[in-house]
Amino acid sequence: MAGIGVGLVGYKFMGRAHSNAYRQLPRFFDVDPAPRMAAICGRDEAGVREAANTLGWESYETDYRRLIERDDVGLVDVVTPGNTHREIVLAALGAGKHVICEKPLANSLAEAGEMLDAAREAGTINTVCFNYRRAPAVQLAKKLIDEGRLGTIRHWRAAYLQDFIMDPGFPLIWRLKKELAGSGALGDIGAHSVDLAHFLVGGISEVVGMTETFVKERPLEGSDGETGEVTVDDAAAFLARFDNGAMGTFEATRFAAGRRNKNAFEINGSRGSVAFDLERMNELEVFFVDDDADVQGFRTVNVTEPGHPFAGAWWPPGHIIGYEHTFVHTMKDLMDGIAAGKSPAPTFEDAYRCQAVLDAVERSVEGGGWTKPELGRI
Ligand code: SOE
Repeated sequence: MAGIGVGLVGYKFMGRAHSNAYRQLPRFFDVDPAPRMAAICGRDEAGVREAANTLGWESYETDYRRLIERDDVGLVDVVTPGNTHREIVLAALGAGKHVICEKPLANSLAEAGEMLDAAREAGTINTVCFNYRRAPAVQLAKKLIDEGRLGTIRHWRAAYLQDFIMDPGFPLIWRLKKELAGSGALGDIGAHSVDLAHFLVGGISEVVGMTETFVKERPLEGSDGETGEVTVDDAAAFLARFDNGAMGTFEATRFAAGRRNKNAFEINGSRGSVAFDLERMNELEVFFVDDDADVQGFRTVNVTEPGHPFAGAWWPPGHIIGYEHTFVHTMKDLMDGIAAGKSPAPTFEDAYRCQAVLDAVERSVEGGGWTKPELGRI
């Protein structure tokens, strides 16, 4: 198979999700080029060798520079912790490769700006894996908004709720260290809500926010009682004013007991509302003011009918799909973008906008008051 050789840097959680997507994509969608799983890369040779065998990669590398040099790699996929995105992405773009990078693009706005400049210079295809845009129910929300069926958008309300670090005994993993992760819930899961807000409602003109770190010391991984400081937020909340006059509220927390991965939003317009919850990913709650009085009320659309984007490639209506399919859909649009010579949204520019909002929230937390995202590079 010709296709395009993929080099994946990273092999843990996102490495598995992206590997599954590349393997499934050509089995369920017509794509040209098709992804060829050329090599997976990780610093621990035993770990990455096992990953290559388990996840279906032709080979493995232990140095991303070697991976990027390979002539059989045309697309570099970066799924490493945020502090390494910049160096790997800049090297891949400099080598003329197409690039997909996990979210958020960078650990700071300055880094995101460098990566955006390099992407523009390279002229190759670039995109960031904000995968939830490609849940069919989110695509339906976008369709309803674009067709004016919700009318003028007045409210965006997002809450991305997790609870995996509530135990104070949970160790000080990389996600809890600012120098590695950049931020905590704000940049990890709040970034998804910001991207979805940009996708569905539009640009954000100013924000005011707060963050909190509930557990400030945690056991060091592999230690016997030693602890270290948590240097990122456990939770963030912020208000936003959209360019189009809509009001936004955002919440991102890793301390919502019982909420495992509840990425939810509700949009209220002058003619109706929609509500989405990733934990019920195949459904979109819809309400239309023009419905007849005797059937007024929110109703549930099961977004598995073949007419919805991506849905027809899988199973008959009602046979639901899952989290992993959003990555397959992301790679489908990436392959189509490579074929067309057009970077699929969200591009590095879209991801820069997202980073600018995250940065503005952090400056608001520091300085207090309403703060505008810095969009100088757009
Ligand atoms: C951890 O919070 C995490 O894996 C995020 O990093 C992902 O982006 C999100 O989709 C699921 O939760």
